[in-house]
Amino acid sequence: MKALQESVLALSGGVGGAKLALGLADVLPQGQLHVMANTGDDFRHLGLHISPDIDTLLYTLSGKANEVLGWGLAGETWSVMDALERLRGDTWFRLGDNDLATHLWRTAQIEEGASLLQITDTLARQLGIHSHIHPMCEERVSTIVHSEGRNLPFQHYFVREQCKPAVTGFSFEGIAQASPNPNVMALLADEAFSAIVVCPSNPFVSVDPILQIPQMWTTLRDCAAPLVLVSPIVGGIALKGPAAKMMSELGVPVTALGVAQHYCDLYPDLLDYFVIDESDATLAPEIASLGVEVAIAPTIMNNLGDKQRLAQCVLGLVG
Ligand code: FO1
Repeated sequence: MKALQESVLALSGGVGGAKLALGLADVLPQGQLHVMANTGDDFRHLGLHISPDIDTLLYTLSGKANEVLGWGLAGETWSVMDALERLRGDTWFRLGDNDLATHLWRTAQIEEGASLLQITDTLARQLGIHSHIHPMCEERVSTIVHSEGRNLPFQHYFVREQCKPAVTGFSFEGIAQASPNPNVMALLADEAFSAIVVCPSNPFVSVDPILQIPQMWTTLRDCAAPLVLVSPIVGGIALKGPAAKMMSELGVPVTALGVAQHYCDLYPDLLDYFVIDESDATLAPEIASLGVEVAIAPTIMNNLGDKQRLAQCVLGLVG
């Protein structure tokens, strides 16, 4: 494939997003991939600032991710968690011994006044990553899951209660005071990107927190680079995580069409291309009637080849 002269911006959260981000990093020339990461999952725990979606990207793009767990580091040990358990401490959120170094280092940097943008860039360099990883914003934004009269901090919903509560909605605390990552905004203003790729992440808790930062989605809509979104729902299921369960609880059809409808309703004219799996090809005409170009590709990523192939398909759409 001819090398794209400019760079590509990907939006990513969770495991599904990181898989395509890795595929994009592999097929693009070094340093031409920029990934804007959701930070709505971030939270303070045991006195540490934890940024799960940034760390999933850091570990995935450096080849160190724990592919069994879908988070944290491969080959991890759990001595600190075991010792904390003996102290009757909070161990519901599993922090491996090596992963803890990331949280200790990040928290110390924050206490010394470093920004999340700087910290993330330093971590990427220290891990030998050539792609650029950008937190969606500097400000604290916290995803809250609304369920049966309760407002659950995201990690309490996702980990402590194992996504069991039925969701009625979401809110993003602090988002009104947030501004899009200025480094990404500057690159968008310079028309530095040849494509914008929304990875197959959870629409509600991985992509919406990014797009709903004031000025974010309209800036993405108005820039020249076409935007390609890959459906996280394939054949009526979410390949990883609670997206399908959330959709059914919210009364959204658990289909690629339901996903397309979500984005077209909330962000009119944002999508240029919508990529669906071959198994959902019959939905193409209905999705096209929403005003987006539909592309059909193998979107299930089980190995590195799948990730690279999907990345090639996505970038092929924008030439
Ligand atoms: N997810 C879990 O289901 N259980 C855990 O114990 C857990 C620990 C954890 C530690 C560090 C980290 O960066 C992520 C961790 N995750 C865990 C995943 C985390 O909940 C993410 O928010 C999800 O991957 C969704 O993006």
